[in-house]
Amino acid sequence: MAKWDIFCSVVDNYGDIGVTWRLARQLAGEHGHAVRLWVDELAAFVRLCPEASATAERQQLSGVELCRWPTIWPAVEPAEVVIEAFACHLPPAYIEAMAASTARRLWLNLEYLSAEDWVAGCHGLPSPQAGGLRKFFFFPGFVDGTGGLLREGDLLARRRAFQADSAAQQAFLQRLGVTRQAHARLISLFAYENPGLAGWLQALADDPQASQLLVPQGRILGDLQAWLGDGDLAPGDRRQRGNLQVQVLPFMAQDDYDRLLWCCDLNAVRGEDSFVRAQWAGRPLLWHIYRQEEGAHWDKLEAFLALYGAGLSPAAAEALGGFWRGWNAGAGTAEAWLALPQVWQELHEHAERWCMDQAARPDLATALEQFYRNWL
Ligand code: TRH
Repeated sequence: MAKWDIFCSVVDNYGDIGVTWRLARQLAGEHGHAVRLWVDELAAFVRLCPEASATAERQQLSGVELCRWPTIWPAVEPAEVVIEAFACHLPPAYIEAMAASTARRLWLNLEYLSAEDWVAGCHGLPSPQAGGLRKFFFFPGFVDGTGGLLREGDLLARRRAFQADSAAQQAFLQRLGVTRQAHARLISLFAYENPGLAGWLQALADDPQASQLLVPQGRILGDLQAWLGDGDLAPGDRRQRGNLQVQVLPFMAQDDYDRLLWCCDLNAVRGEDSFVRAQWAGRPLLWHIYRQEEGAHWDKLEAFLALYGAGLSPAAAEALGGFWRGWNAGAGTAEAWLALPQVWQELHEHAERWCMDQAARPDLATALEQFYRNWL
């Protein structure tokens, strides 16, 4: 058992806190470490974990000591393993304490997820820091030589049991106020603002197969309202357009969001954490990637499509790629959607296969643990 400090600065959105919270829980629960998670914005955290307090300086949750990252840093004994998530800046006094300590401290920067080729070459590299310290770059990833993906030990067993239990799914959806329509494809939608939404929704409304779209509250609601020609939509509101039923859901606790992904036939996800969770759901997904300066996100998108599409027939890879590119360009989504039904069965089977292939690799928390042991 070692002491770990994880630092998370909430830049915007929920990905940073979503990832660090999962990691902290897993390091504590599965690896038996004493984990402190330092978060500078508890309000964002409470949305993922509603039982948490938004004001407590320190609280114990799921075996993790959740600490508010205060502006005036208190004297704190550094942990044995220190993770700064996504290049956030550790408090200078904390770094000084690490440098002054006689004991060695492993300092890691947990990076963003990318399927790009260069990642394996940079994973685990050290970078010299002031005070004689070294910081190591730790990259999650999809291939050998990277740090893997976050995946709890029992995740896939829980997911499969839930997907095999239609009563449990029905009870869960009912709790969200959702009644599943017979024969309709169930789709979840979590995305940034996207001008391509209207085209896709129109294609769904005109589709011979019925669709039921579940939309947790968030940034896409404005585009949804514009397409519906409707005013302020609130959780629980339902609208029918052609063969498409749309329902707004509340933003839910992180574990419930997982269950929602497990229930759906297609999950539109975004960023990093929901993107990975949709892969563990074993169902086809649509990724809205986080936009970066100078279009750097397109390389990331293409790199993932190349990996994911490698196991698909050319027709299915092209249909999926076309839809993802249209969605991220915010244009051409209606035409791109029309190519999908022909390859749907293949995409469905591939999603489970991809999930299994990824699950055969060490998960990120285990890879971190291993990295620490090798460093000792
Ligand atoms: O919120 P995001 O857009 O976060 C992004 C990305 O992580 C991106 O890489 C990063 O650079 C940027 O923030 C700053 O998307 P992401 O990563 O999917 O995180 C969303 C989290 O919210 C995830 O943990 C799932 C959770 N969630 C819920 O708990 N309940 C919900 O109802 C929904 C829709 C999401």
